[in-house]
Amino acid sequence: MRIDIISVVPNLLESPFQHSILKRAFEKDLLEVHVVDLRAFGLGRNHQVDDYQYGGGAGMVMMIEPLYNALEHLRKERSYDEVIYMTPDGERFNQQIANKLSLIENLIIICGHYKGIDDRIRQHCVTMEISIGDYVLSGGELAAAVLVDAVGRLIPGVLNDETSALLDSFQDGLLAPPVYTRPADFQGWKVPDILLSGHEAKINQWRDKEALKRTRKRRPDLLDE
Ligand code: 6GU
Repeated sequence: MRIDIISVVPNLLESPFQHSILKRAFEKDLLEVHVVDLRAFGLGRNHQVDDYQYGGGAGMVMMIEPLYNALEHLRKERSYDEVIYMTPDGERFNQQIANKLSLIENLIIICGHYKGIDDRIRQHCVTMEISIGDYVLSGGELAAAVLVDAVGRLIPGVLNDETSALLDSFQDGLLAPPVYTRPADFQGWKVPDILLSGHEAKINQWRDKEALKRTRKRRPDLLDE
């Protein structure tokens, strides 16, 4: 999978993908992330990328030409399956969307700033609009990093048996059950006996029950769906 991220602050996206599971995705050639500096497509001597909004009002709007030219620059090289605009008024991101996106070949992500982007880009070029939750970030970059992380680890071949996504929270519509490691007794705080029993079927039964219990307590909304 190839992901191109269009941003006015490319520096923000330098380090998040250089660790852990995503690093492995890069090393296995399963994922490439390229950050496109929108400024390089800015207008005039100052490489302008934003302007006052028509109709008046506070706050700048990201101009259409730099964004369009950046998109064309990318689309000239290859075709893209989706052009995603990260925006707080987009569709709320979740594991199901991550699963779907993980099967895609080429993806463009546009990070907004200021008051957002000229709406004509949304109408004519963007194919999906995604929000990562009901709060406002100062730009789309951190949201894009969240999306790339969630999607990247799901790309077939990135995770191995040990890190398998099958038992992640949300993957089966439930939260994950509690986990423990050594020691079995820390100052009297004990690991549940069943996990030490070696009885696989019973352990799985216990995990299912705990996942359900945890979901009912913390996220009953997931059980309604
Ligand atoms: Cl995708 N962008 C911004 N700026 N704020 C957000 C968001 C995205 N998702 C939640 N808040």
